[in-house]
Amino acid sequence: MFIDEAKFRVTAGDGGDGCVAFRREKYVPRGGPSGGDGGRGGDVILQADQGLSTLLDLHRRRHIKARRGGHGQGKDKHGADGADVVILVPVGTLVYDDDSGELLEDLRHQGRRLVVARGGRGGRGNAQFATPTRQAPDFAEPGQPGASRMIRLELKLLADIGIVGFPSVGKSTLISRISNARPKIAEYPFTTLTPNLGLVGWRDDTSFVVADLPGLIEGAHLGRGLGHRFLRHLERTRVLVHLLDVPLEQALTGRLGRHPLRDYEVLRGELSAYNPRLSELPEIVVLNKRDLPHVREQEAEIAQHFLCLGTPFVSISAATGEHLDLLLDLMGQTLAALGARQP
Ligand SMILES: Nc1nc2c(ncn2[C@@H]2O[C@H](COP(=O)(O)OP(=O)(O)OP(=O)(O)O)[C@@H](O)[C@H]2O)c(=O)[nH]1
Ligand SMILES: [Mg+2]
Repeated sequence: MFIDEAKFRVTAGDGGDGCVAFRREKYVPRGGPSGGDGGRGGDVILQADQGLSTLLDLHRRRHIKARRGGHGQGKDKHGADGADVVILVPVGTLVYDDDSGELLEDLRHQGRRLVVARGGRGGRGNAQFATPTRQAPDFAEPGQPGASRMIRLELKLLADIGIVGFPSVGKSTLISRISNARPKIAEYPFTTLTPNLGLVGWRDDTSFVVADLPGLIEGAHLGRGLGHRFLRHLERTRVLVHLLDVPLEQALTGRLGRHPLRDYEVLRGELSAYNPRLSELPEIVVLNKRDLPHVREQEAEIAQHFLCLGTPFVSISAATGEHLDLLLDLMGQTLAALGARQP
């Protein structure tokens, strides 16, 4: 299951208390102070990990705690430091302080770490308080409490290209043909319930990440259909692929229920209503299912329309693989023209 939100409390370990002790040695009637320091409490740390693609593991967690530091002991023995707790999260996870709403960090790089709750310092033992005039201090410091707060995680996928389109136009079929993703494919609408990511290899030495999103429908930005919850994953894509098909019913009756050109305008409207920036992204329009005669019939007219708009267009069949090489080149070139992603 794909989960892109989580909220839980993190509490670091308390520092261990300093110790009050005195040396006891043979023939030494009054030994000096020998209480050791307490150990540091463990931190709670988030770490971005490429191997994860969902916050599912954290979804049900309510409270994550690190261990406290050990107390100091006699004979100047320090308490052990509490172990840190390292929580792995997918690359692209935004970390918020849930009380203030403040964005603490955008964990968008593999391996990047963020301490979300710092462990308390250990208290000093009485040995540390000895001075020339106070040779036998009978007190020590308590450990400091570990930090604690509510954090909220929000995953925004870091895909280079987002595939958008109405239900059943063949988005999942397409990603399964060009990438390592193996999503479910079926003829009924809303087969894809959560985003799929796939890695695409292009020209031997280049690769990019493509996201297949659940189908969008008119009113998506208002919450209709499923797509709405996932539109935020488009916010960090750099290129959009609008996938179109020609519904058979439309081809047979000529009725203007769904028509590829209308679908295209409706989707653009939905995306820009959700976030105007999405309508400014470079886009590639793709007509799918050209293996079907009724699609081929309208292909020229549709191609002409996008040619006039100056929008890159290609007609493919995800099912047979026809023209996928053209599409891959368009994708790769469009990304290459944008240069490297900002760090
Ligand atoms: N003839 C033909 N059928 C296709 C082609 N691509 C996809 N299909 C079929 O179209 C149907 C929908 O394909 P999906 O890939 O599941 O479509 P989707 O856009 O991911 O659909 P949702 O996840 O529901 O939004 C399936 O029955 C596919 O086999 C194609 O190029 N030609
Ligand atoms: Mg799908």
